[in-house]
Amino acid sequence: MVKCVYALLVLSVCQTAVAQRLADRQASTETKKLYENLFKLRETKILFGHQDALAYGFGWKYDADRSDIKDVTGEHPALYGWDIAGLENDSPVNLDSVPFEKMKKFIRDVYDRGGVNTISWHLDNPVNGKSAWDTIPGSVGMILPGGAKHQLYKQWLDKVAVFMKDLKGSDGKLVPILFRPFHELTGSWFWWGKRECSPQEMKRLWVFTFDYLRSRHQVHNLIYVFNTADFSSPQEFLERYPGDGYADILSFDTYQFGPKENGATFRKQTESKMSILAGLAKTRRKLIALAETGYETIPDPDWWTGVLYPSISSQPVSYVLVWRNAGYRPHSKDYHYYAPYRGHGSEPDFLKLIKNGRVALERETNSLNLYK
Ligand code: BMA
Repeated sequence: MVKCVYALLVLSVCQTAVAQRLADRQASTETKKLYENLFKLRETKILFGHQDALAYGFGWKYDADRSDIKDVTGEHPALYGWDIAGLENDSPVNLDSVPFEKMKKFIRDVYDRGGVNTISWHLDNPVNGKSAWDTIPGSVGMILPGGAKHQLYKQWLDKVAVFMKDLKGSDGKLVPILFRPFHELTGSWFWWGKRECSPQEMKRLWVFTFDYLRSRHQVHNLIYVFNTADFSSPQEFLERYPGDGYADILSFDTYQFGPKENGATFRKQTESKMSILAGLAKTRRKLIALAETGYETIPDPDWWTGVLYPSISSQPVSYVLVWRNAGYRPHSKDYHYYAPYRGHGSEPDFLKLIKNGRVALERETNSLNLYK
């Protein structure tokens, strides 16, 4: 009996250890700590994130220490999304015109304040230099080892490695990054989408990328976020999954479109995907997240507590990120934003959301000491 209890104890200690193990076994101490802490908090806290939060917002650009979330709530978000598309071509700015030098400063500031950074990469199609949305089939095959564009892809990764290793906080430590390459990979709008390559090719590309950054370049500040678009079963979610040794967080992206009455369907579908993820994450000891979401211009004043929160709250979701607040876009004559700004109709409901105790903004992440 005593032996049995002892064995159970060892087993549960081992499971905890496994739970906190990153795909990159040599990850920096702060990166490991962030993952461990997110694990501990997964039932109680959802970090709220916003893309490009510090760079610009509705009607402003590069105002010091400003974010639309701070205008509304008095504090910055807990999590910040950045995109490094453009880096591969040595462009000084990313695809949405954010200068990389400013981006690096924001990332370091966020870390210094105890917040969390996540990075996606809408990289151009290496085969023809066109955008990420250029869906000529066969591109993935051509950048794999042996492919005609493999060398070029490696050169692009060299630049990513340099960028990641240059992210250091004022304590001199590398800033941990939730890295989300090849996002929405079950969609068919990027050149790495599901119609554009086979599951095998996608897995090989992921594993190559992971190994190249980790082993060739010794990049050890990345937590790997596997991210899909639509899926309706665990099998479909996992069809292109590279394996537990190569990913740390399971996530998907989903948006609400159309009239606010569509909220009920959005909620049902998102809840169902979240529950699939939660099931997979439990046995695989991974974290789950809603890596990108939103309802453009938020025409439903109660969307935050009426739709978004109930869509995710039954599962241990680590974070949710809403897409960027580009504001008015003269070229397409439309409004493009996903977070409330001061005076927006959904402001009161957003304030209600963040008062519920589970959705965290920066003040909380700051006191949670996620890197210690
Ligand atoms: C899309 C839009 C585009 C943007 C792209 C990459 O959803 O926001 O304007 O260029 O994401 O950030």
